[in-house]
Parts: sequence; structure tokens; C-alpha cells
Amino acid sequence: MTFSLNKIHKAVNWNKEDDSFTQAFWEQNVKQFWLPEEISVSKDLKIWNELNETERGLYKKVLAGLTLLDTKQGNNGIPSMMSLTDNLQRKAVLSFMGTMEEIHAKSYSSIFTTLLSNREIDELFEWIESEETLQRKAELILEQYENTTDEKSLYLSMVTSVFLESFLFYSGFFYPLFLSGQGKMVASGEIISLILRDESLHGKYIGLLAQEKFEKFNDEERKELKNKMYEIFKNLMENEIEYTKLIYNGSGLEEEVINFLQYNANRALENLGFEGYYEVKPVNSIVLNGLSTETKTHDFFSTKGNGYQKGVYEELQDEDFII
Ligand code: MN3
Ligand code: MN3
Repeated sequence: MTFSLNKIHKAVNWNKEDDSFTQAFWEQNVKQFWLPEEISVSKDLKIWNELNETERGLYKKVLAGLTLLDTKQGNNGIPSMMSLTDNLQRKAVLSFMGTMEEIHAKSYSSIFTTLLSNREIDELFEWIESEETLQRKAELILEQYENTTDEKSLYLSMVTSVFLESFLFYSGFFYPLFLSGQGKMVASGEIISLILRDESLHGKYIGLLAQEKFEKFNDEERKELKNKMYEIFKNLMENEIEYTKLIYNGSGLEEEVINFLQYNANRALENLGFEGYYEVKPVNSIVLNGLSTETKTHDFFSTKGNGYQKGVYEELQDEDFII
């Protein structure tokens, strides 16, 4: 039979480097692979029962908010960026990252199922659907992800993705880091550390892809995209501050969380190749400690108990990504 091809179909060839950083990111992503089933959250039950109502309420809500973000990142964010990425090795790295998003989203459920009753879990998922600031956050993100149709909108989806992973997550990460830094909810905190470690890698990778794309636009287009980037940034931050004030209400931590958000927002902008936007006050030292690579690696293994120690984990250095 005769058959006319519409186009040439290519296969991914890993025997040759497509660029100077994608293969390194593939390797690091794979090395970092983990599953929530490997961490026994039940160790946290005793402390959980000693937390007061407000503390438990806050803990549940931060994890619920994170669940929604990881769901959207896995189901919409990564696929939207993959759809317009032609390079096959890059597509594979994105796909692996997308799988990790689903694992992140599922890991919160494994914390919920250990700590909460079925009724409490149902109520929490209802809360996600009814909390306006959370719903608005999802909508602001999807507005970009669902309209990824050309190079410019792809760039802005990458920008949105970096904002989500390098900055929006941190209003949620703050509280588990704050508690685990004090020896509370350490197993759940370990899950959060693993997620954080992934997100920081994702933010770096997508940041590099975005920077490369940005370079290809002309001056006028860059100006237009930069304005749009700041517009997305400001809308997300405005909503994030409202969300933070609402869920952290009564904890006495609101200002510190907002400060932490600004600190991470600067890092998100740096991932995209731009300067920081905020003058940031010193970050809460307990939380900063949870972010610090060296200390985290130390705590990470010392709090493992039955031990999560798979593969060889080496923190990526900036020198690893010279493009
Ligand atoms: Mn994630
Ligand atoms: Mn991610």
C-alpha cells in the first residue's frame, strides 16, 4: 500500500546532547525520585494530637492549598509547556517532572489519611472548592496555562510555572518547615522537604528554558513580555498576600510568611533572569534553616528513622548549568 507522510516522525536520541543542560537535569530529576509510601507519617500522630485546634487547622489548610497547586501543575502546567516544546529530550524531562507533580499531589493525601478522619478530609476538599483566594489563584494560573498557543504565550506559561514553583508554594511550605524545624511533624516535614527539593530543580530548569526563549524575542517583544510578566507577578502576589493573611490569621506568623513569600518571589525572578523586586527583611531563621542545602541534607538524613536514602543525592551547583 502507498502511504504519504504528513511529516517526518522523529525518535528521541539520548546519545547526543541537544543542549548543555537538559541531560544533567534528567539525571538529577531521576536521582531525586521518591514516593510518599517510603516515609512513615504515623510517627507524627503523637505530636499532631498535641497541637491545638488553630495549629491543626492551619496545617491542614496549607497542605490543601499545596494539593491544588500540584494538581494544576501536573494536569495543566506541564502539559501546556510540553505541547509546544519540540525538543524531545526536553519533552522527556518535562514529562518526568509532570509525573513528580502527581506524586506530590498524592503525597498530601497520604498525610491526610494518616492524620485526619474521612469526614475531616471531605471537609478539607470542600474548603478548597469554596475558598475564594485559593480558587482565584488556580484561575490566574490556568488563564495562562490554558492559553498556551504560540511562542509568546509559551514564554508566559513558563513564567507562570516558575512563579508557581519558586514562589507561590512557599506560603504553604512555611508552616511545615516552621514546625519541623522545632522537631514537630518531622515525617510530614520530610515529605515537604522532598517536594521543595523537586520544586527548586523544576524552577531552575523551566527558568532556563524561559530565559533561552526570552533571548529570541526582539526588543519590542521583550518589553511587552516583561510588562506582562510583572502584571502576572503582581496579580499573583496580591492574591497570595490575601490568602496568607486569611489562613495564617491568629497564628502571629502572617508578616513572617509574607516576608518569606517576597524572599522567594525574588528567587523566582532570578530564575527567570531578572533582578529581585523586593527589599527583603531577614527570613525566620527556623524556616531558613529548613531551606538551607547543607543543613537540610544533614537534618534530612538524621531525621529519617527507618531511613529514606535512595540513590546518591548531590545538590546541583550553578556550575552544572553553564549554557
Ligand atoms: Mn510539585
Ligand atoms: Mn514542580
